[in-house]
Amino acid sequence: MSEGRTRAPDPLGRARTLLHDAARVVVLTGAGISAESGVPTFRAAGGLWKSFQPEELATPEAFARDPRVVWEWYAWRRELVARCVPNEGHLALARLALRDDRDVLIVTQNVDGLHHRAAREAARTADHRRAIPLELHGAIHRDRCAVCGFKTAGAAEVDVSDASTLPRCAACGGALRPDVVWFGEALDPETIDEAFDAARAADLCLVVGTSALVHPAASIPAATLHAGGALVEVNLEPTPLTPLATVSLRGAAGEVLPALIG
Ligand code: BV8
Ligand code: ZN
Repeated sequence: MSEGRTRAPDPLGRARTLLHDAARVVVLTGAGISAESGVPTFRAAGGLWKSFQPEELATPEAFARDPRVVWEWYAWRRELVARCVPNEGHLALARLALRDDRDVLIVTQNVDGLHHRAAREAARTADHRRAIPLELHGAIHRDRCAVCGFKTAGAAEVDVSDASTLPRCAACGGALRPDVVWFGEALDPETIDEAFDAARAADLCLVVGTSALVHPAASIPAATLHAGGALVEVNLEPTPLTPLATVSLRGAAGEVLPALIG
């Protein structure tokens, strides 16, 4: 008589067990977690880079060469992001971070601010700070002076009709730019150190919606693996992290994360 063979738990079941057993969790998100909110991703079909090249727009050289074109792209993206709302994937991650049964750090490559909005929405009247992410690449709705570094709290009205109408710094009159990290620019050292320290100390790194092509962000999950932790990936398609993942869940963040987190 064949033993009652216990079936290997399905990937979602295995991922739920890994999450349940983890005392310290680092979450790394990319553009894919905002896709269901209507924010275009970078490299997927119809993504932002399809109609533009990163070198043309998301570099200090592009800004020095033609700040008007760079501002035109960011002003368009700001408008678009302002009309988007956090989706069930953002909210599930915020719920996970707000629970007090484990340490959770959300680290995002995204500049759209949707994790912040999800933190406030999920926390309601409670303290939402535990669900505020580390923003590795800055924030699209903040400006920074390209000359003196002065940062604005919000986004200036941007008149892209002429180079002379672009926003200027109130402190020194220098050119304002979006407060994001462009290609070839260093990430904030404290931010990236905090992310890697947390990844090395984590029992689990949960990676959601990133093509894992942009460094140093894409190296964060490996820090957890090298320190003996587990890696769970949530993505619509395979990525360079898939072969390294303890469990790889194929699906949309807005569906998989509520099922994984509850
Ligand atoms: C630096 C802010 C050094 C601006 C961004 C060769 C090898 C290694 C590295 C390099 C190299 N050559 C150059 C580099 C360095 C470079 C780099 O990594 N280049 C890559 C392209 C090879 N990195 C840098 O330049 C970084 N700086 O290295 O500095 C230094 C040190 C000292 C002094 C001076 C310099 C800076 C990188 C930051 C660039 N800024 N954004 C802006 O947004 O406008 S990067 C940009 O890409 C976004 O931040 C984005 O988050 C990030 C990564 O993209 P993803 O988030 O992964 O998005 P993508 O579309 O690619 O993928 C989406 C995924 O989601 C897909 O897999 C898709 O299947 C999935 N998906 C879609 N829908 C869903 C989904 N998944 C689940 N559910 C869904 N519904
Ligand atoms: Zn200034």
